[in-house]
Amino acid sequence: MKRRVIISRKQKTIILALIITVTTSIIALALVNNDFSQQNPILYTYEIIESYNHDEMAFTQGLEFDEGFLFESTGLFGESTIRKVELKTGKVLKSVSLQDQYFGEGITIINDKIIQLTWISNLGFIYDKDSLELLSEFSYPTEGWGITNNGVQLIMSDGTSTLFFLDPETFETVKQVDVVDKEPVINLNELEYIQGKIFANIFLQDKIAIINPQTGNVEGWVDLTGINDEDRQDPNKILNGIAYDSETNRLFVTGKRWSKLFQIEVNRID
Ligand SMILES: [Ca+2]
Repeated sequence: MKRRVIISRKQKTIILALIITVTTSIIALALVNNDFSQQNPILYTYEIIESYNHDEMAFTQGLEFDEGFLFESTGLFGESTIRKVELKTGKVLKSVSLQDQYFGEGITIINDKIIQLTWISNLGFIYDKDSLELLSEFSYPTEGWGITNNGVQLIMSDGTSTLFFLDPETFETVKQVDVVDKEPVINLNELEYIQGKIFANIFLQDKIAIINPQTGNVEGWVDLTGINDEDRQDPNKILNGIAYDSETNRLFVTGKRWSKLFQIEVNRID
């Protein structure tokens, strides 16, 4: 005699819920495995918290905040410098000129030393942070654009979509990631490492990419349109320079030949 299996309405509901849960999980897993997992980047706008004077002759290529002072690298052949700047006044406290054949680019400070890149000379300089005395040099095979560090490694851009992670003692490349927002994001320029993410100026754009250092995925975009309208007539006067004071959580931005440097807050656009 056959026994009929009788399923109650409640049991049917439970089975249906189980089927839906399992199906959803399988779809989610498939999406992850197919690398569709990248979320759309979060969009941010900005609010100016404070404005400071900035040397409008400074062709800013690198910017960093360290122990109460700004450190800045400026570019162009025959005009490149490394300098220490007072935040409140914009006054240049110390400045050392590069030889005329070098075009200064990004800087970062690690172990009380300033690391400075040059654009197309495949040569970087190492300075004492306090005296700005040149201590030594190092070489690298790519162009030099921006540089920052995560406390352990240097992170460098070369104008492509690739970020290079370098050992700060040997300057060997230990890792590289390609920066992507659905397609490669090229022209990565001045960099800043902020709370586990890499902030990157994009050459010729009023936008900063927020990059996951592990995956290279752009997780956010900060739209800085209009922050410096007074200088927008000159294509050389572009946004370039991000610095972060980790002690007070202050974010600073400026640009090439800008007369102002801004402390900003970024706010999510909902
Ligand atoms: Ca920077």
